[in-house]
Amino acid sequence: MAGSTIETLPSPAAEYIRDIDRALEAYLDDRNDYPGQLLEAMRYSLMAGGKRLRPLLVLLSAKVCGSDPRAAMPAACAIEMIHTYSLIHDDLPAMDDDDMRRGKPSCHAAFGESTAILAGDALLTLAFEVMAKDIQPPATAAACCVALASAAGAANMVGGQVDDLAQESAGADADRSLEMLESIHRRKTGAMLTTSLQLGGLVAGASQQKIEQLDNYGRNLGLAFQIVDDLLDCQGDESQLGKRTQKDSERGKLTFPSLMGVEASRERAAGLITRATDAARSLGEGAEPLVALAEFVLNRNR
Ligand code: GRG
Repeated sequence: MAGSTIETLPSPAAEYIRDIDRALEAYLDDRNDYPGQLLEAMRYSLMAGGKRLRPLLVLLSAKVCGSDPRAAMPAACAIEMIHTYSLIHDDLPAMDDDDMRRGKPSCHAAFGESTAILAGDALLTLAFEVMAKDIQPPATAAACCVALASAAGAANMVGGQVDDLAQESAGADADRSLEMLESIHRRKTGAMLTTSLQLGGLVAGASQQKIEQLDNYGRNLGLAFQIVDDLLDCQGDESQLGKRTQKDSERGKLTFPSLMGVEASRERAAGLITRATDAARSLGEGAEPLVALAEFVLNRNR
């Protein structure tokens, strides 16, 4: 299934993605209290055509745990807002310095650096407002805020980004071990994917056993996602990806293909996806969309 796209995932994924897009739009509608330029930059990046992988995981996880997925929509929107903020900041000259994202000029290229920084800050803050206000009951809202703060904060996404940048600037002194690479990715990208599943489980009031099965699925999926991301950077098509390729090798970054070669990376990703699909099937009835999503992650071209 070479080059599969998220739009071709079986029902209910495509319907959920349309619902997520509508809900994200609604959170930015009629915000006359936001400065116009800031609102425009937030909307520009949030609605730029991301795959919506993380919010989709939130809704699918809520559904497989027996909840109406609509109850999890605020959590789904919140994690996409935080993901979008991380991409805006990651593209800045002080970080990865990328002028293309999601097939368009990146936020700072379109709006200037200060507006891009502030649009990222505003999306991060809005995410917590949305969850605290719109998830019921309040104890579940609080649990979701704690989980998402942990995934996005210094112990995970921000910390992983710090160590990734530190490795890049260490040059010859960098720790180029597989352990370091996996530790960076587990925190930088993996935690946001496992937490997407956890948020769905929290909203659904899932059992500890279900949460652990979802976590097992998410850990395998998250690492495979990153390996595929590295492979796309060295072998992908810029026009399909909507961003520049070959950036990792130009910057001498530690990646799975640079450490273990392209073929072994591909095999590792496929093995992880098999584990993820086994974990999804252990969830029982209704897990097929999670299986299909894992297969999409392995075969994606953007
Ligand atoms: C700046 C605090 C801060 C963190 C940045 C997640 C991250 C940390 C940087 C993203 C850089 C990057 C390209 C990581 C590789 C994996 C990844 C997160 C890719 C982008 O996610 P997709 O493929 O993107 O889900 P779309 O655009 O589809 O949402």
